[in-house]
Amino acid sequence: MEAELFPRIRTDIAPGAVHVPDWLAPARQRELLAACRDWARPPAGLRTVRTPGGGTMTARQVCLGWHWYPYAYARTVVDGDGTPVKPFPSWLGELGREAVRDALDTDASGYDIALINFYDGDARMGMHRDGDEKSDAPVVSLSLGDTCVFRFGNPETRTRPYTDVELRSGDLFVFGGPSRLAYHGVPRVHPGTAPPELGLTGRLNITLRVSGL
Ligand SMILES: O=C(O)CCC(=O)C(=O)O
Repeated sequence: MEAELFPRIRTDIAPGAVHVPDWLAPARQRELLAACRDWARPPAGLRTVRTPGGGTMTARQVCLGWHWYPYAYARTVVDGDGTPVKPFPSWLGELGREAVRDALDTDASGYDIALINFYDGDARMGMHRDGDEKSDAPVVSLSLGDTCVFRFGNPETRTRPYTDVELRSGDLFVFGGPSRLAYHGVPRVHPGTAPPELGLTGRLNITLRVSGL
């Protein structure tokens, strides 16, 4: 383990938004990575997301439970191969509940969506809000692989005030309550920083959400 001058500790980033470093043990990270590799395979596998303005998102994505496309949910990959979205496994819902309990000390249930984003070294994600769900349950975010800068802002504007948080492999970030609709994004990924024993080149982020649909 790397020696740190300042130990990484659970930190409240904003009201209802908490960063919990090293929440996933290395063995759990490996299991989650193996599952992500399965989910990324076609049909309904990893795809490039096209935005209505004609752009493309640089992080590639696969969904479970409900398929997200800009800016709604569907049961099939309407902007891809047209096949049914892969099922959302119950164990992932349990992981979501456990995460909310640990981070916010509250109960949340009904997790039925996973959005899995894969970032290579050049990928980014612009400031946005997770606003297409009909539930105010907290969003659970799990990171694997390369370290990134995660920018967590406020519900009103894409700009300051925001806090830049370093998310590393195994970190948990939960945002709910007054921060549920806060703008957030990933301005930078640091290539080559994944733990070598994980065997991942790049970064994966898994967000768990309650659709309310
Ligand atoms: O990759 C991340 O850490 C953030 C992902 C994200 O913002 C999203 O899926 O909406």
